[in-house]
Amino acid sequence: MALELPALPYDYDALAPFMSRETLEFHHDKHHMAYVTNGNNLLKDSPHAGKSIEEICVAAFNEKNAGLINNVGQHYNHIHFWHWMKKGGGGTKLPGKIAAAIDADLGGYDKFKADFIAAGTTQFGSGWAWLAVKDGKLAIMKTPNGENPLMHGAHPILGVDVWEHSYYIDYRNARPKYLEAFVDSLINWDYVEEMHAKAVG
Ligand code: MN3
Repeated sequence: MALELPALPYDYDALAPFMSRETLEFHHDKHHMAYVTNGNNLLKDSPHAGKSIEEICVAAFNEKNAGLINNVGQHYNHIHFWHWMKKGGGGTKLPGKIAAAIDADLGGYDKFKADFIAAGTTQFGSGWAWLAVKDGKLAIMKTPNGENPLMHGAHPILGVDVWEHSYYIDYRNARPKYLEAFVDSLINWDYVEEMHAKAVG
């Protein structure tokens, strides 16, 4: 089954002024599309072609297949990234179960916010910062390039793209400002709650 570029779940103007139409046009239409095209080329004649995208992520990492790790990994990461944001998102009103888990496992919302932003700020070069479920508990993680928590024995439930293509048009080099805006004004906590429920079974 070929990889396919999903449509954005909102209009290109929906996330402005925190993420502009121009950023979404380049990021979704060009960058995400390239991962889909490259991923499909790499999967041609691959024994992994019929597997789920989650299974391919794990297999690629175990085999140290850099091409698949980065292109199929990035396809997985971006499919969810578009849903991890929404118009009018962010802020401190979280759904009950994820709020309780953040309190229990991460020391509360303020500490979550500081640690999540710190993970994104300190990821050297390109990569992602994550909120993930590992061994039944929430954990903050960061990964380089196209890697994701699936490749490290965890289930991602929120991720923020810290590749420059995600913020350079709107924030130039100010990655911490972008991360602050993502947490305060963009996170779609309902989608995080949904992924959390699936991850903890
Ligand atoms: Mn990206």
